[in-house]
Amino acid sequence: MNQAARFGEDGVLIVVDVQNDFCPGGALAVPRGDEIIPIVNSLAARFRNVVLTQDWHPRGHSSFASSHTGKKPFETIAASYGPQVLWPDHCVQGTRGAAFHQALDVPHAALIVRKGMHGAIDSYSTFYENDRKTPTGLVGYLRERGLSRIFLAGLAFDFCVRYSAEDARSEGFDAFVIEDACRSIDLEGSVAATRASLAARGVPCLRAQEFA
Ligand code: VGL
Ligand code: ZN
Repeated sequence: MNQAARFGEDGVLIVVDVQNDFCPGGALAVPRGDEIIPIVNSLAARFRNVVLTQDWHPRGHSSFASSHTGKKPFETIAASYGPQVLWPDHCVQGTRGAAFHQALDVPHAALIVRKGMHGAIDSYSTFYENDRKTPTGLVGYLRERGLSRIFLAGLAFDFCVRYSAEDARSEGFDAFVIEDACRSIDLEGSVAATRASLAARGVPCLRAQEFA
């Protein structure tokens, strides 16, 4: 059976962080991030169940380089919970940069999960924050809705999509990444590390055309 035929009542598309700040012109622009939007729109139309995620930081968030004297964006620091890359200020709650890109067109999305809202903890995964134990509540939502096959698309492949897929597997869900519906930041080998990690955890990378 074709992998793409595997979604249905128990399949859910999770659209990760298609926000202005991650698109060209944004504060933490993912190269060519906006190219995925038409792909995501047509993919989403094929899913009955869609969840959107939104990076949603308070001002002065601990993942911002500007919150650490003498630190620059893309340096790594030791946070209490482990290594943490420092980012330019991005996706500040209620700002235009944090809004979904205006071309994103997924009116039937049932849930928006906001993450990175705790000042002292960053969150790449849409399930658990970077301390690996603070939950967003998404596991409970998916279980209660009977959604067990998780398809991921969005920004960025090598951060939020990667960690969301990994946590989905740890929670016992089936997980699939639709790779051409993602774009990467690509920081110090992060794309290669993501591919290896997804393969090791049994997360197939699919192409959007498999869903046509
Ligand atoms: C993300 C870095 C910082 C992402 C979010 O959505 O991949 N990356 N915040
Ligand atoms: Zn962020």
